[in-house]
Amino acid sequence: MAVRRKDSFLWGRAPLKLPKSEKKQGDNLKTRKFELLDDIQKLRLEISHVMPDIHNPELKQKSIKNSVRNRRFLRGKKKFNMDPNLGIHYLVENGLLEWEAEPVAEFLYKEEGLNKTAIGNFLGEREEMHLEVLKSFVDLHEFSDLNLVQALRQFLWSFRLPGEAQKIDRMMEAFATRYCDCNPGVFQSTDTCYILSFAIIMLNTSLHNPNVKDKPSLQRFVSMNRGINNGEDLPIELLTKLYASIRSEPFKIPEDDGNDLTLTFFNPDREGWLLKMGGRIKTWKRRWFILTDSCLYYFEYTTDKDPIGIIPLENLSIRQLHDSNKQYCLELYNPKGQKIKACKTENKGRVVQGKHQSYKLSAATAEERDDWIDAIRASITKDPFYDLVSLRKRKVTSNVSSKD
Ligand code: 4IP
Repeated sequence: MAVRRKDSFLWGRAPLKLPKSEKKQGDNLKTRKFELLDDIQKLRLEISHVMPDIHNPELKQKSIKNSVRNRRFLRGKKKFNMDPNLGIHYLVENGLLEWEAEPVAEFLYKEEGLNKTAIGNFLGEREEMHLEVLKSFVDLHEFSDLNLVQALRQFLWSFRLPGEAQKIDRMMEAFATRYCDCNPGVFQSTDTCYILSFAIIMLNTSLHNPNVKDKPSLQRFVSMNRGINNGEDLPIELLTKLYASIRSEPFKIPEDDGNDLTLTFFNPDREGWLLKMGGRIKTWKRRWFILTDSCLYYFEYTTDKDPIGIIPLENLSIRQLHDSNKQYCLELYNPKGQKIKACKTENKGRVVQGKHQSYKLSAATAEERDDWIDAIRASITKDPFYDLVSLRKRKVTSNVSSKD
């Protein structure tokens, strides 16, 4: 007698009469099963041509190399965000980026996940290569047929403008040159474009910063810009359009942390690495210093949001210092001989008073030391931002008088 399998018992019988709803479910399941089998078959066909490659040692090697490369690239980007020069150096050293202006500019412009403050810091430096990268970076922007506000919106979104007045000057100069190249005939000179760009940025601050109570009217904006087109006035329609655009929508600032970027325009600024001697324990620490709002801030990394310490510069003086163990020193001190009023964050985030009688700092070169001394002195006494614009205005006016 044939051995009956358990299930053949079921098969041998007349089909069970299932309720209508369950029969439908069963049919659906069957259809789904056929669909899945069909999909599997299609996938098999699709991957059939790559299957041999997967087992090919050369390709395997290539894919390992690629993943090492990708990991290094990511590490380079992270380094860049902490310290832009180190990051770029790492990418170049590892053959992941060419040390030429164009590829570096493209990397800064197109690569995702780069910190825009770091991009701004890198672009703002004054070494020859950085100036070339800045030019290529600005050239990647297409400003044709955009009005000046539209172009500025695009430009100011692609990186975060650094605080230092000289860096802003270089970047706005590059911007104005590119805008005029893309839109010949709109302005009589790049200086006009430069001055108007600053006027627009100041207008943005005045109109949208709640601390500014006296909001400029269109008339004031127009009269502020009298004669900036090589002695002539710009068309009133153009100024009206730019004014309306800024009034209806402020500039969007990348990585906005609540500090109004344009506020920094009103303060003398500088940023960079310095060594700082500790207050009680006399060790040197490398810190990223930012000079803004008549305060000196120091951070562990360039992109840290919160400073370790803040030194208000009011009532302080700055001088060069000779130290037998450290080169290029400068000292921030209170001429009345009192302890400096400053604050710092302790490890646990508690804000405490600084304990420095004076701040001893050291720069990388004599030139940097002198630049820091000048910038800090200027910050204590006057505002170079206004100097930048008034210098241009004088240039534009003197061009006109020399033509007359
Ligand atoms: C520390 O030394 C650091 O230099 C601190 O600098 C400094 O604080 C401390 O001064 C000094 O004791 P060690 O790290 O070797 O212990 P930073 O805060 O930049 O890390 P300052 O006030 O310079 O920020 P005192 O005075 O806090 O002890």
